[in-house]
Amino acid sequence: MKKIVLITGATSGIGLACARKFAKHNYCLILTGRRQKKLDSISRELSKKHKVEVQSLCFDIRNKAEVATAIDNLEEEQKQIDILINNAGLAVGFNPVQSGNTDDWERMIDTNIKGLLYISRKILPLMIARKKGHIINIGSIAGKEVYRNGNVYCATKHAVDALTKAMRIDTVQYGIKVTQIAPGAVETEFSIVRFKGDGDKAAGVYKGYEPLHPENVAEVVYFATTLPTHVNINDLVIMPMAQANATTFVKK
Ligand code: NDP
Ligand code: 8X3
Repeated sequence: MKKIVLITGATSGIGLACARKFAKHNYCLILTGRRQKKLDSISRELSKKHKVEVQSLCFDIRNKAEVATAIDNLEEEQKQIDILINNAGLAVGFNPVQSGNTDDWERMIDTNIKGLLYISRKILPLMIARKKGHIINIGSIAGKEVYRNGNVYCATKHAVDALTKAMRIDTVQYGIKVTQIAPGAVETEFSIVRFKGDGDKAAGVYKGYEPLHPENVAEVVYFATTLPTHVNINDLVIMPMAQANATTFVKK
C-alpha cells in the first residue's frame, strides 16, 4: 500500500530534508512552496533517485483560495494523505516591538499561523473520513520561550504550540495523530530570510558551534511517524548539543 506525505515549504531547509527522507522510504510526495523552479528540480531529483511519485504544488500558503484550489484539484487517490508536515514558515525582521515593521508582522502571522490553519482545515477532514492520518507541526524553541527582538515570530510559534495541542484534542476521537517538533537553531535559509538577505548576519547566527542540520530534524520527524499505532509523540524539542535554550549557547 503506497503512503502519501504532503510537506509544505519543501523547497529548502527542513522541508526539503523531510522530502528527501520520506522519498528514501518510498513515500509518494506532495511538495509545496512558492518557487516553481526549485519544486521542479527537487521533483526530478527525487523521482529519479528513489523511483517515487512526486507531485509539486506551487502556491502561497497565505492565500486561502490558492490553498483550497491546490488541494481540491488533487486526484482522489492523492487526497489519501497519510502525513501532513506543516513546515512552511519564516521569521522576518529582528526589531523591538516599538520599532517593528508591521508588514513583517503580517507576513509572519499570515504564513506561520493562518497558512498552517488553511492547509490543515483542508487536509484534516480527508484524514478524519479515513480515520487515519498524522499531522506534524514544525514549531520552534521560539514557541516555548521569548527572546529579545523575537516578539512576533515567537508569538506565531507559541500559536503553533497552542494549535498543536488544540488539534490533538479535537481529532483524538478520530484516530488522528498530532505532533509538534520544536527545533532550536537549524542552519537553513531561515536566517537569510530573517535578516532580509544579509548573508554575513545570517552566517553569524551559526558561528562558533555546530547547529542542527535540516537532516537531523527530518530524522526525528520520520521517527515520530514510524511508531506503533497506539503511540503518539505530542511534543518534542530538539536542540544542537551546544544550545541549552533559546539564548544559552556554548560557542568557540
Ligand atoms: P527555510 O527558509 O530554509 O525554508 C522555509 C520554507 O517555507 C521554504 O521552502 C519556503 O518556500 C516556505 N515558505 C515560506 N513562506 C511561504 C509561503 N508564503 N507560502 C509557501 N511556502 C512558504 O527555513 P527552515 O527550513 O529553517 O524553516 C522551516 C520551518 O522550520 C519554519 O516553520 C521555521 O519557522 C521552522 N524552524 C526553523 C528553525 C531554524 O533555526 N532554521 C528552528 C525552528 C523552527 P518558498 O520560498 O519556495 O515559498
Ligand atoms: C528558529 C529558531 O531560535 O531563531 O525558530 O527562534 S530561533
